Amino acid sequence: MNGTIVRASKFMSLVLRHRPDKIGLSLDANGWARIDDLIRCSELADISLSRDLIHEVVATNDKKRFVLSDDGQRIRAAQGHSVTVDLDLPRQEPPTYLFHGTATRFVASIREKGLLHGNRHHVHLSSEEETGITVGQRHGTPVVLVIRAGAMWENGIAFFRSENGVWLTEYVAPEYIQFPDNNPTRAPIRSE
Ligand code: HQG
Repeated sequence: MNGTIVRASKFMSLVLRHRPDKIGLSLDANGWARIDDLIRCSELADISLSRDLIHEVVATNDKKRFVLSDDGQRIRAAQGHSVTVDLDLPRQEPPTYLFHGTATRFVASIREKGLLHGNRHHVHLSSEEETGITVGQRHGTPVVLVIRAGAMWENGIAFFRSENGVWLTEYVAPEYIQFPDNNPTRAPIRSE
């Protein structure tokens, strides 16, 4: 990805997930912005986004962070919001095990309190262990926790899957988390 696309992608993440108000953009209840509005509001903030550039960001984004509406007129972030939006995702049964990448410095607190969603709407989980390592590295020395997602689901806890394949749930209690010390051999099974 070239620099223009990366910069546009970071800017779009900021305004479509966290700070639409920064450029006077309105998101609807489900997190959609009109592409025309995004271009116009960005221009006012001296950021140059064209329809072609937006399409290129959507198409080339490594994590498919953005989704276009069926009619091609609107765009939203697939996940990761801190602003209040209802992504209106259906509940979906997760695989038996999912992964959460974090940093070693957070482990003691997670053991005690479980996984909290913080500013975002959900705790983010992945079906791939490698993704957990990349996500954890953003915060420090990475550690991948194994989440007993199947057991949570059986106990009535809701799971959602974002349009770009990230698993979302509101909270993960400590009893559903396998930490490296008591699970040195990583996830025993991956049922998908
Ligand atoms: C940690 C990226 C202490 C949690 C990624 C994480 C992801 C606790 C950090 C998406 C805790 C929050 C989300 C507790 C949780 N005590 N620390 N009780 N509970 N934490 O960035 O999951 O590139 O909000 O482990 O790929 O790192 O933006 O969440 O380390 O999908 O598209 O608190 O962001 O996607 O950090 O990342 P974040 P995350 P994008």
